[in-house]
Amino acid sequence: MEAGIKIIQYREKNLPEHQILKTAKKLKTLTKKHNALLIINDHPKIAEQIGADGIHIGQTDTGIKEAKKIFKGPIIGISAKTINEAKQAEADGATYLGIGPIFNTKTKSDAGKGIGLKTLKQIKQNTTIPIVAIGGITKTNAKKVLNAGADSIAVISAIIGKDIKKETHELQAVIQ
Ligand code: 3NM
Repeated sequence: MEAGIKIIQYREKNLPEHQILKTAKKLKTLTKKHNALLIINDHPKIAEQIGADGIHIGQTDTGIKEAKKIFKGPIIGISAKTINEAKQAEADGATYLGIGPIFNTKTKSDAGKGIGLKTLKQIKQNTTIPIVAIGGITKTNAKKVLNAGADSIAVISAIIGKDIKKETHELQAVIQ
């Protein structure tokens, strides 16, 4: 966040809920301090409890309609990788689409093959809500992803495990 990141998604698939809650609370304090948004992956109850700005759910998690009964905050994102999934998510009331993986990625082992820029473009043409593109995005390809229709990008390995500030600034310089 010191590097200017505006949205943080907390995505934890393995820890017990009480530990996720603990970390989520800390992240809420931090994001508030830095004027960033906090999105919680998969746990609408925890998101509601800590007053997160949003939740993100996948195609196989609790459906968006169920999640909306629990989480009352403003942002609800859903993952999609096809035009049909994206259209359905929009119809169900998602406020943004997480589209990916755009390129092959080693970070998420079950992400599948990259859908490519052409599919991203087609999804953009068939939907109206903002698209956050994810998966294999780096400073080398980020501009192309935005040009293909993404409204923003989400990254992990492009900045994590490196000099986060430096890498983030370089990424920002390419996409501005
Ligand atoms: N979700 P990196 S791809 C967390 O396709 C995640 O929904 C994806 O990591 C999806 O920036 C992905 O290192 C991993 O490729 C993104």
